Amino acid sequence: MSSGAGSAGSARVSGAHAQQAGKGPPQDDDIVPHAGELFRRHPLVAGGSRPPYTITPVNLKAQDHKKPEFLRINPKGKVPALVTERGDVLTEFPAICYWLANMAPAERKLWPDTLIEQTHTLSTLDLIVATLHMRGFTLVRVPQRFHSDPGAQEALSAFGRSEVTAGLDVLDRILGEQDYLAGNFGIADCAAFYCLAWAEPTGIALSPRLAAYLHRLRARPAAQRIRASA
Ligand SMILES: N[C@@H](CCC(=O)N[C@@H](CS)C(=O)NCC(=O)O)C(=O)O
Repeated sequence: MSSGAGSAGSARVSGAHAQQAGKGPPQDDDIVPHAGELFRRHPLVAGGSRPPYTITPVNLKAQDHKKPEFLRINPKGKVPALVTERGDVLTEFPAICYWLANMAPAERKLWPDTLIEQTHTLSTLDLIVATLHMRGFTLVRVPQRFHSDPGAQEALSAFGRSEVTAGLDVLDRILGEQDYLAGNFGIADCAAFYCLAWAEPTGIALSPRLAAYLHRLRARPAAQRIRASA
């Protein structure tokens, strides 16, 4: 598996640890943390006609993320990570997205203006990353990482599946009849983009609204570019 790192206006991202390249902030409307293919290419951010980040693949299967060269960047041994132009290492998906959204031109409104909207965005991001991903899909997809006993793995997987099902139900309600989770496209949608992609391969059904929403996300230009370059 690989994940990527990229660089934008002034950072480097890979597997992503990313490095911002010094050409200015993301210009496109899409910050697509592409964790759906987190394990394949992991372009954390897909920019516009001029991608702001250079993605550096990190091969998780080959344990590249545990090797000294990566651990020097991110001692957590996890992807994604993003290195800014001045050398700050940013880790954790929500934090990286927050930084990227605030690097983007304000008119893009990737980060909402009001405190209450910002708080809702953080809450939705946490639902997706901390619950759906880490407590849910991780256990469904790789229970063997937590226990060697097949029976225990089955129990872990079943628990993960119930967490995903419950989390998706909440996400469906947050989305409601809107096009995107906060109305306009924003960073919570970036998390949903990668996380919802795990539903089909794990045999978990999306509600009609969430299925249409994922389709909408996949139709966005940055998502199309990722697909084309995968
Ligand atoms: N909470 C972290 C999760 C990062 C994470 O778990 N990344 C996985 C890939 S999806 C990873 O690096 N796994 C390698 C490992 O845990 O050894 C985030 O939001 O960025």
